Amino acid sequence: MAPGLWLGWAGALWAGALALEGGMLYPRESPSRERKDLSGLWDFRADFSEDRNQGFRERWYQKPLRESGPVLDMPVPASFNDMGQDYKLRSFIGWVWYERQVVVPQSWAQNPGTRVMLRIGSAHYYAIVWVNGVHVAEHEGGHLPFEADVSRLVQSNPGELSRITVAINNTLTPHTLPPGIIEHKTDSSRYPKNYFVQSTNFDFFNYAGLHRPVLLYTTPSFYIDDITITTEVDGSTGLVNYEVAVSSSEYFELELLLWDKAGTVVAKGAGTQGQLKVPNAQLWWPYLMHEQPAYLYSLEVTLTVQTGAGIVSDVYTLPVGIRTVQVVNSRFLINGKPFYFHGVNKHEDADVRGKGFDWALVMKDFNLLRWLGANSFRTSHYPYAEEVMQLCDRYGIVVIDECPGVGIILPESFGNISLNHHLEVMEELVRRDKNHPSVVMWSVANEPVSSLKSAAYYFKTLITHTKALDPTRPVTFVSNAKPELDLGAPYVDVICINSYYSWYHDFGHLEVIRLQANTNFEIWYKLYQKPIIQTEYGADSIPGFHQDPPLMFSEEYHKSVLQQYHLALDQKRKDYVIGELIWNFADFMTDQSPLRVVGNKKGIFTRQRQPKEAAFLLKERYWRIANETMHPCLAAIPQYLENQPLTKEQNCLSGPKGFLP
Ligand code: BDP
Repeated sequence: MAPGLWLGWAGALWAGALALEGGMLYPRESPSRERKDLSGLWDFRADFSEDRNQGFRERWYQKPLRESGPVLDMPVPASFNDMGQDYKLRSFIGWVWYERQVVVPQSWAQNPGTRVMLRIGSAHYYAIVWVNGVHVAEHEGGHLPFEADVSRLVQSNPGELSRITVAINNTLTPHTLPPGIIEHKTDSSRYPKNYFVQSTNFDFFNYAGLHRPVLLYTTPSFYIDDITITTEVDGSTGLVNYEVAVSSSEYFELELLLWDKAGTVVAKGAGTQGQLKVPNAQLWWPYLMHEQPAYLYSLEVTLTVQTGAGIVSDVYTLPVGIRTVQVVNSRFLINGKPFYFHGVNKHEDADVRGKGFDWALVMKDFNLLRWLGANSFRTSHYPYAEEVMQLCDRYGIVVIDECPGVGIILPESFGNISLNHHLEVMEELVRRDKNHPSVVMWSVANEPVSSLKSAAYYFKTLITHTKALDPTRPVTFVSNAKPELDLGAPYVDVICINSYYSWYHDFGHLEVIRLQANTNFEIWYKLYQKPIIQTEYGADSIPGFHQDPPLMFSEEYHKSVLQQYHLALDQKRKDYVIGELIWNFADFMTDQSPLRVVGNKKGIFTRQRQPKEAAFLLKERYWRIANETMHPCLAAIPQYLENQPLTKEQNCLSGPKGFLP
């Protein structure tokens, strides 16, 4: 089969992807739930056959993968691309196969009342999963979790090893998110037979593999399937609205207890829906906005079901932050107070592991964010690991949660097939992240060609749908279109704009930045009267390159670009500009091109997380803004390495360190 045909075959499969079903609660241990992490070495084989279809023809899932041919040891979670020394694997397109054997604990295997779930945090891009050769799940999209009930399979052979096989295809098409195309190079004088390459319109490397933890976890046979929390504030009382979905239609009872940090029950509820009232509630505040940011309660939900075989109970505990989010006129309000985003855009990206989840890297990044005085980030350009979102809740880092709608520029990517898939991805994203207090806005896309005629219907539908899924959060997409031509902008709550003055045009002319940025802000505001976030700006710098007067790619030029933008931002931020997010937190890998020197170098930190000059500039600015706009006593002292925030009194006693009025 020619590559075109195997892609066609894959396309047919993808069209049959399942619609949403059930909840996607993060697997947490509880008295009724256990989990087993399958991180470690898996057997791995890329299907290098011409049509990439050998694995399916020979049914590699039916027997141990190593019996099909040579396998590699592959770490999970990690991208496979940078793991070896083989350039063919680095740029491989098509199906790769992962497999591992797992010992299922006896107590799980022998108890038919135990429901055993297999959960994959992220498999990029399309995944098919078998357990002991039996097909259990398929999923499209690389940044969101999916799971399968494997109870019967692991319980049918108690004491035996269970074999988990995952086939993953990283091919992107005009209808995937993000989109891409396979280019077949047919000029035989220039390319070998059947030569094809994947091309995309986004600026990060299309890393692939099992990027996030793979887990087995249990619940009882009757279980809590989903919990939806929204919160309000009435004077000093916090209101926690809840809705609980359970698997059972039998007689059951639901009990809810809301615990504060001191271990006191502050509110009780019962039944599948209701409202908990928390007197003198401690609100969830962003980092640097309050002396006790990121206050989390614990909501303990207990399901009790009377069955013929006795009582079954399931317990799930969810962290809950009480806070409100509103866009009022040209302000973004958190708990009724104006919030200014001073933060970053990130990528899930690092040496060797690619997009693979790594606690050490994640913690380093959070410590850097707090050092920087950043209060927010955008999950550019796809949803990040759930563990990252949990840390945002815990540290008070505010999140603009973006779906993988990046690089949507082909006309066919605005058609119904793409739109339907995009709607479903937003459903998956909202289902996964709806309970995070740190998430304050959804971003449905980055830099689509929103001036295209079909973009109006596309974004109207997408944004309306997202608002219907979650009426409590504003919705946006990030634009680089001309304000007057942007057909999606009328539907957003906040205008988010990217620009690269004196970088992608007017090269070297730092003097035009301030004027161009100001003009752009003014045109957008005049047209829409909506608050504006500068969601991207920046410049590349090669760490250690110095030029004064500043020249492009030097650390000095990088800093100067930022300084010029800051002059414009300072003019407007008292007004309707409600935030600035630097592009980018750290250098990151991209496709190869003459524009990229081993990746994008717009990071204020290197890919190894060392600060460039620009990081110090930004740190000084962010702490200064925090001093001016946030809680004054708190902002006086950087406390980025403190686990326990200082009290207001302690902070104020030690005296303002500089910028207080
Ligand atoms: C912006 C994109 C971002 C790129 C950046 C750049 O949103 O993904 O990495 O440009 O070129 O337009 O550095």
